[in-house]
Amino acid sequence: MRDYDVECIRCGARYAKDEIVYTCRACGGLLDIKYDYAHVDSDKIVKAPGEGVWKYRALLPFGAETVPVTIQEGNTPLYRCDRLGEALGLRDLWVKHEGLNPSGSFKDRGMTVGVTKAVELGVKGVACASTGNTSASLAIFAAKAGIPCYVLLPKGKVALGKVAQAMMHGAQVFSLLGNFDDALRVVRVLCEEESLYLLNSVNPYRLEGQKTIAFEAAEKLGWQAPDRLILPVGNAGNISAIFKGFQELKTLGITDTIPMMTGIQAVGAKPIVNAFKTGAPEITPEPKPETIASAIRIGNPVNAEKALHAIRSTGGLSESVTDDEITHAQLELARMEGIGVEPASAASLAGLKKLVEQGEIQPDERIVCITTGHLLKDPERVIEICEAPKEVEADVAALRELMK
Ligand code: AN7
Repeated sequence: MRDYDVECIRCGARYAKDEIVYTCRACGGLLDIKYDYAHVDSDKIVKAPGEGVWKYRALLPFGAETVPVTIQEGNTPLYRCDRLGEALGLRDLWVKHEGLNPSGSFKDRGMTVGVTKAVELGVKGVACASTGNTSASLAIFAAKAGIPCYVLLPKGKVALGKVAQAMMHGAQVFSLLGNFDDALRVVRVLCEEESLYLLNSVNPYRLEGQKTIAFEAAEKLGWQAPDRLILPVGNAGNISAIFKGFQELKTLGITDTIPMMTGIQAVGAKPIVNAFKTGAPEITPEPKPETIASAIRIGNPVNAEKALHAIRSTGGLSESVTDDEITHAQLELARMEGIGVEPASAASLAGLKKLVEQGEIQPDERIVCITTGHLLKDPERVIEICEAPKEVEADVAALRELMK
């Protein structure tokens, strides 16, 4: 088995690999998986064969004997976006479209690792709270592994496509009378009491899978880190995971730099932005988070401590955007680059635009923007804002009359 430690980021307390624990029992701190980097061969990353998350298993917490629960997640495209870049006044803009994972979001990277760990632990079931994508992905991997899956969704606040996935793949779906933060609070207690394995991003194994976004982005850029990495932030797991991935590449001498980590939230749900801007050491939770980008409608991000460290230690930024700005960015991405994303994903582009206008981002920076989920997950708003299909007789003249 690969050597690693499960360690508290605050007090350094360590936990055994077969212990089910999500936050430090001594101080409540978040946990992290730590490897003995002196014994990781960088060639096993740089020259690894294959593609996707498991290509990087030299930096995953499993030995060679582990058979992963996989649906071929990862290996998403990194698009160079010159049209959009030009419109924004940027010379080197790239978009990594995580919506092209098998379930339609980046969550698959975390779930392949998390559910593989669940199988290794021999748990009787897996569970999560979710704004949608986590539940869809967990349902799929649990189905693949053949283990029971329980998901708690905030009632009326989850996009239809995501609920359909969770239901279709056989999860027991609960519509919770409360918001995401309420659902996470409840499921955390449930998992303790019922010995179910919690697969929200407070689980450090999830983040191990998600850090491979950094590996793939660097690899496609010729093993170089971009100057800036920009992404939407909800529960703040992904920004923490990607930061960790870049840190590891630097530790191993594969890359020289770490990108300025830049996290975007919606104005109605921006506790990380607030803490960043005021310099507060901790976030103040938002009791009533609200945004059209339901995926990031989260008021009390569980990974805030890791995320603030990622942003602050890299000279990064954090900004918030309105629902209208999100929708506009979603349209631009769709129509200028052919990239279809859900609203939360477009927040990253909207934030980028705002930060360029504010002069916070320089035109010649190499920027990788992560679009986290697919357009088809959440098309409701699209149908509202786009021109409706025009009804037409089955007749060429009638059709020509209506064409612009
Ligand atoms: C498309 O599914 O939290 O900051 O329960 O679905 O790592 O939480 C989704 C989050 C961004 C934010 N974009 O990522 C859930 C959930 C999309 C998302 C985020 C989510 P984190």
